[in-house]
Amino acid sequence: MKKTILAMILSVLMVGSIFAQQKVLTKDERMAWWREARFGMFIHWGVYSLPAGTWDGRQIGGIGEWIMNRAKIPVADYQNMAKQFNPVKYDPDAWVKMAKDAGMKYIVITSKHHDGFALFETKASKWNVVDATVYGKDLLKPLAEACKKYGIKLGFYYSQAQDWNNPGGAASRKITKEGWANPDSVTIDAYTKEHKGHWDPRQEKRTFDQYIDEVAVPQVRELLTNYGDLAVLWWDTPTNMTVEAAKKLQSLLALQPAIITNDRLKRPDFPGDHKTPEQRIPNLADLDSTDWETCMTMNGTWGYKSYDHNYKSPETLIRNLLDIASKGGNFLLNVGPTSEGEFPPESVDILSKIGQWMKVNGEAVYGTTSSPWGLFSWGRCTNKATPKGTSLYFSVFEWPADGKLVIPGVKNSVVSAKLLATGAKVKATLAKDGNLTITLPSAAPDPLASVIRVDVKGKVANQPVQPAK
Ligand code: H79
Repeated sequence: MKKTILAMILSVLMVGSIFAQQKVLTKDERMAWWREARFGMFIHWGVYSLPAGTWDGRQIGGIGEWIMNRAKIPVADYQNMAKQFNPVKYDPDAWVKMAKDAGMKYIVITSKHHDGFALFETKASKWNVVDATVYGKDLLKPLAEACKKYGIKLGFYYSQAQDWNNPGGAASRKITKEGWANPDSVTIDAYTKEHKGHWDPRQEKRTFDQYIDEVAVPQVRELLTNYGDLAVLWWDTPTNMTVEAAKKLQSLLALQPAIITNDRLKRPDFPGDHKTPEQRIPNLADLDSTDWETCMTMNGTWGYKSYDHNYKSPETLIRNLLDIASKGGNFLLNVGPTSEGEFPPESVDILSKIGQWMKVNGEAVYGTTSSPWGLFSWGRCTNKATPKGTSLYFSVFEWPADGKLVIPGVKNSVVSAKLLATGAKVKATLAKDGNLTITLPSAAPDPLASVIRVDVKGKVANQPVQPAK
């Protein structure tokens, strides 16, 4: 009896001291920087950047980081290839600086993708950059240091369930033959169906539960312990996940009290902090109050493919960012570095063009909330509370031929209106019917997107009528 009371007192004291050390943060407190940031960089890097989309002389279809699965590469062959991984040109300082100069506020990098290869030093598996490649050094440590130096938040992507090299890891069961390297695909199809997506007996030398306990849990613990403050843990593809496994991984997040996680740990019971539309921007009608982040590639692949030059234009990407911000979401834009450790030249160019635009117009993105008007046919709107009222940012994609932009339903008196690109004032007249008419110069000052900032008094209420598209 005495012992029990003593134990109770002790545990109360211990819990008390934990709380005294770290205040438990509310979701709004954890999400504050993320909601302000709006724009981040995704980095997909791993040994798949070495084959870069080609295996056995054949170009493998689909996204580059899936090459092992798509080409059904045996574990031994893939790991043998990986020995050559030697990113001698890796310059994490330059990477982080490019993200920062592009106006991005956070970076999420693949610490381990579906091929199971860890870009970090780990005791849980030899299948990592230190033990399995000639390079032999942790890739995440210097990146964490560079992020700290430049004030960029760092997040880790971790494929918790799919792992095609560490035995017991899951493999997507989805069968698509398009782009398969092996012409004998009928046999592979039958085999993978029978073996729950696996194509090599070495993948089945452990159970999924053993894989979770022996690889995923210890590695996530390492990631949450060894790299300083971590801003985001980005789970992916919950193939085969159980509630039990998800709970084990989820509980580790207590190691980083301010961390933000996505909705991909296990569906539907682990919603995380935000949704993750992939390669698409949601329609306004499909959104609720849940935070969300669109992740998207610049070309057609996440992991580097030497022959994918199908890049989106800076114009498209800037307009995507504005579309997303006008709907209240974040944009996580991907770069797939080469096996030598360099960003592809097209990505470097796109980032610098976005950066030039953001330098002038970034205030239309950071810390803004969604448009009170929904979408306009000619562009997008974001807005931000100021000490005295509201700044409305109208980003014009289709410059009006008659030089007039009409915004309906305005109830606030206008303080000032100007073009961010030139700093020139523009005339903004509010009529009795609530139509705000902005008179513009004949040509768009910025072909990518011209932003007009209109400062008004008071708060701007959401408009009942959503004008267009
Ligand atoms: O990391 C990136 C992708 O590799 C990962 N999520 C983003 C952020 C991802 N995993 N699965 N998926 C996306 C969707 C699954 C697509 C599939 Fe397929 C269709 C798997 C098999 C058929 C695409 C096409 C991959 C291989 C063929």
